[in-house]
Amino acid sequence: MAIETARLETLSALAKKVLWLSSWTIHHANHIRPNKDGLKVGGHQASSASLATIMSALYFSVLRPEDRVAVKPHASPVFHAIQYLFGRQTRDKLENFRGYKGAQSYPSRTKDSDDVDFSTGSVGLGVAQTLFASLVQDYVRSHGWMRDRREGRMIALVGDAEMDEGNIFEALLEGWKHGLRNTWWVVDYNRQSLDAVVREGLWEKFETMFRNFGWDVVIVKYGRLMREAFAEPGGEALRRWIDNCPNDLYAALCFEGGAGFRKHLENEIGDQGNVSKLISRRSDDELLALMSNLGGHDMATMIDAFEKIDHDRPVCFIAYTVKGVGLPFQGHKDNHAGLMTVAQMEKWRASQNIRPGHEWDKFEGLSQSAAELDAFLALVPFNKPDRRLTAPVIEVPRQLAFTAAAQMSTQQGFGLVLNEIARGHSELAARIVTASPDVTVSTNLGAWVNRRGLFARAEKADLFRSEKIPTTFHWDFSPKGQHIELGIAEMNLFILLSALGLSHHINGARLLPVGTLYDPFIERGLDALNYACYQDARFMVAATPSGITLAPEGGAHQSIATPLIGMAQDGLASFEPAFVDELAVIMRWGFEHMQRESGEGGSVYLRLSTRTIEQPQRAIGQNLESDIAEGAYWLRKPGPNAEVVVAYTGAVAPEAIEATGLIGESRRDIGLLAITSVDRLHAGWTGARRLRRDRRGVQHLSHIEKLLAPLPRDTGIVTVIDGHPATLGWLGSVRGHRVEALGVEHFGQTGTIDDLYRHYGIDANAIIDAAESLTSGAPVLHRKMAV
Ligand SMILES: Cc1ncc(C[n+]2csc(CCOP(=O)(O)OP(=O)(O)O)c2C)c(N)n1
Ligand SMILES: [Mg+2]
Repeated sequence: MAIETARLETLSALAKKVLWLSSWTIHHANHIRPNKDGLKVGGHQASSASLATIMSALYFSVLRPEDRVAVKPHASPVFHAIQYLFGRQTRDKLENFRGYKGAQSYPSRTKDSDDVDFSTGSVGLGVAQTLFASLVQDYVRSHGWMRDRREGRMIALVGDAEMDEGNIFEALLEGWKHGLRNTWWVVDYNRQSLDAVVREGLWEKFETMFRNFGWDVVIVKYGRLMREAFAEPGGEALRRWIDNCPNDLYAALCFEGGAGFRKHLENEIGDQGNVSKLISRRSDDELLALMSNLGGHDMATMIDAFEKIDHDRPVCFIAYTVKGVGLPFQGHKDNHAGLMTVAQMEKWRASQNIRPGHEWDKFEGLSQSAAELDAFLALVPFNKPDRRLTAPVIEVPRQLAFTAAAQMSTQQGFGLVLNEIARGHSELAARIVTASPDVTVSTNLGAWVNRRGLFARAEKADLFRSEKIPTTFHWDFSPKGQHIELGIAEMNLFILLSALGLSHHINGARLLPVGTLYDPFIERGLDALNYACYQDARFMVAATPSGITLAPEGGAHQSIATPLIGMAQDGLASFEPAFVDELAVIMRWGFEHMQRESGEGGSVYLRLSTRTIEQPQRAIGQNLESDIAEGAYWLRKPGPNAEVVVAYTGAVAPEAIEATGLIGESRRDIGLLAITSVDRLHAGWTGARRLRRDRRGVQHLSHIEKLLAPLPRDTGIVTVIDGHPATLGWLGSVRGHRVEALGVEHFGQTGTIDDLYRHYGIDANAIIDAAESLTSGAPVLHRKMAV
């Protein structure tokens, strides 16, 4: 049904205003309140202009409050302008665009104060996030947690060059497997990337690909002016010319203007009578308006395209646009970082009827009255407070149990803890949702999945089971299942964890996501992990096996850098326990940490191992429990005259214990420090120093400072980790102790654990050698004998 004229005029006026405000925001940051360094605040003007109409159509008319949107990073000024018109963004923050505490260059859930649903910036990730957010919505609905909430559509505004990002295709395949619904991707088909003009015929590739995955594809190519011109005598020839015009020529002519178009049109089709008349009837300005009236710049056409969708299948809209439309550099291939000059802006300002000094006035230069526009904006369905939802905290039992054995690995322990949770009927058990990229069984999630089942919208029994063929793992799918099985794409795992881990805000239903993967493949999904943390999604990731300790698994799978990633990743608390009782404490702490308020809580990374080691027989009291969560405790407390301390983390515990025993025979007061989280230790240390600097007189000591405080100055510390030695090397800076940091700097060698620990120098003898080099006494008498 065609949209009413008055409504259309209002929407078009708002789109015009959005284009103005977004360009002015960037102009202001460059020319009116430039930063002190004299640096240009990169371009967004062209990239934003592309989407001003499409986003205005969506935000002012099509979207419903339950919809969620990922906005193309460079359309951030358009987004902020729309929020400003809604009254949800301040002038001050717009004036301070890209400045300290100003509106963000790329929409940010955590740093912007207006209503950002998903943070974007690293192209491709926001797009896939909408797909997984939709799967999560289905999960929440199937588990009966939507209550009376309406289903939202998950919408991404996508740059055409953004579509080059591989993670989008990985997500597409996963979406198809899970029967994706309620997802719209709107491709801003301006045929320009950052550097240049994109390849010809890209839309055809997009079209076949999306249809192939079961999506509806809507191509929005021509605006109304164009369609009207096509209906005139000679119009067909014009349409053919437009369809055949190469992308780079079209872009160049949009830049050159009406005269340029006229020259080409006349040379190429102008001798055909009617079409000549069609062209010559129009002034240069009118001709340019016609030729740049692509579908994506035509309000009525866009509204119509969106409103026609009457199903919940995923839809890809390919909307033709001109990058920088309406601005002096429209279509120019160098326009990505292009900025209007002061003189150009001045001219444009006058043409928009905006008086000097009234640039920020919301309705300046529009023909509608302010009262009318205010009333319109107040009734816009999407313009609702409290779109960001909340959900109560899920209680975590005082202790997480597991069936203990004398010898175990942390990976095994992880499976046992989850199995125990799965057996019970706690709210915690109901809210955990696991996911793994085809390593469910090999990361010990099997027992959990056997008890809790796999998630799918439709029931599907394990055929092996129904055929009564003996099998260890039950692979039954149902809408109540609690494991989401993914294909082997680690980016998908982290984007799914991000979507699950935002469910309390997006769906008002809290989920406690737990993902598993092999530790080295953290690096494969790192950008997605980083973005998940950046937008404050909450999840637990168990990465196993790790390090060179996975010895027989093969050299190619060994990870060295992940402990440093765990330390450096903002929003992620990383742990590398040696024993299963520590792991149970950490997981319990983790489920609480995942639910703490913004700024306090975060996600959790467990670096685990398949190495079976002897477990301590002990009861963990409250002090030890708190030390484990803080990051370290004395496994053997050093005496007052300690000569040497061995500090270890993770699977090398047996070597550290053995070496400590051997060194103890010829050195005094030796200590053994068990480190469960070097990340939390380091963060605590830097935090305490900052606090003491900022608030003079405060005596607060961090956990590691307290642990090392009793050591004499000349005690030597040997650190050992199956990972990069720099991870623990900083311990010497805490109180000025000398350190020998042992760890792994190369990888790829295969062999037994003993072979590899010896080869890389993290075995008991290497620890003894290091201790000897730090102390002055006689040589340590005993060495570990070769086996
Ligand atoms: C992962 C990643 N790589 C590179 C960039 C830098 N970058 C920002 S936008 C862009 C391409 C812009 O082209 P397109 O997606 O077509 O958007 P347009 O500007 O045409 O609207 C690039 C390469 C980025 N933001 N993220
Ligand atoms: Mg583009």
